[in-house]
Amino acid sequence: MPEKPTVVLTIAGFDPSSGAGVTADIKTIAAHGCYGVACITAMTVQSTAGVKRVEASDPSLLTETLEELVGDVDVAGIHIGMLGSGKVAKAVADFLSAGSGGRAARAGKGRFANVVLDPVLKSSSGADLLDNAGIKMLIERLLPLADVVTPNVDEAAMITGIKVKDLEEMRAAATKLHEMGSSAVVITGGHLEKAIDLLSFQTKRGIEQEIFKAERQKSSSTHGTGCAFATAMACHLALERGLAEAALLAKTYVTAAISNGQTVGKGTGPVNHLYRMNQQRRAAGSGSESS
Ligand code: PXL
Repeated sequence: MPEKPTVVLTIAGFDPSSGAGVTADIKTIAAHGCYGVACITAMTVQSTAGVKRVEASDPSLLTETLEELVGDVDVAGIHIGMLGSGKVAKAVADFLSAGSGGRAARAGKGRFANVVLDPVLKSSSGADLLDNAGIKMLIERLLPLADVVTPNVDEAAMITGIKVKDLEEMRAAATKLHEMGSSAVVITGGHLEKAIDLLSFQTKRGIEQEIFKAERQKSSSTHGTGCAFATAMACHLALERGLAEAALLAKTYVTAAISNGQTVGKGTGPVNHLYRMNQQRRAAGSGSESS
């Protein structure tokens, strides 16, 4: 019998330049040795120069696609990225909370385990990737359904209404996100002077917080960092790693994907999701296979 892979589902937008969105996520999922399946929330017209247009999908298309997929394959982890509209966000929330008795029905959560919510609000070029109804739906329905939410500092500020410019403000925003219903939070601070990520989670003893630091990298190949981080987290959780290990490994992956970035297009290039393939090729070329 062939081996059964760990399946990770990404629910996200389509970026034709493949730096972000579902096509990028499938690369991240493959880089983690998992099998990726996808459902498209929105089409975007964009290149490395930025987002020109956003068209959200028909929400019934999402509902039908998602039910068809999970009726067929065992999904071990879910990444939720760009949602595009309030109607799509509602379809995703309804899907996650529908019925019970799925693979991992647990008290207070939806039908699936290892749900990572990346609250994508704007592109780095400033285009709105979610409307106001979608932001409301994300806060009211999706935050409490996700196992981990992974905002960057700007998204954390927009969702909580707290200014987030340093570590203390990151801690305060994470605490507010818990009050809003998140069980675990990673605020990614790659935009800060030191690239600090803050992991915050609730335990019986109260809120625990851990920080992960990396040197900020000077790179023009940074398109897709948020999607890559959140999707890598979904893979590690699906592979049954704990929260802190998943966050650390996801940060290490994104740091390496940035430093191995690719010069594609005239604008902000994509991170190199599949940099490990070059390392394998180099190892094979160095004669390690024939020795
Ligand atoms: O990086 C956020 C993002 C996520 N998903 C899609 C995008 C973008 C940014 O442009 O296009 C599809």
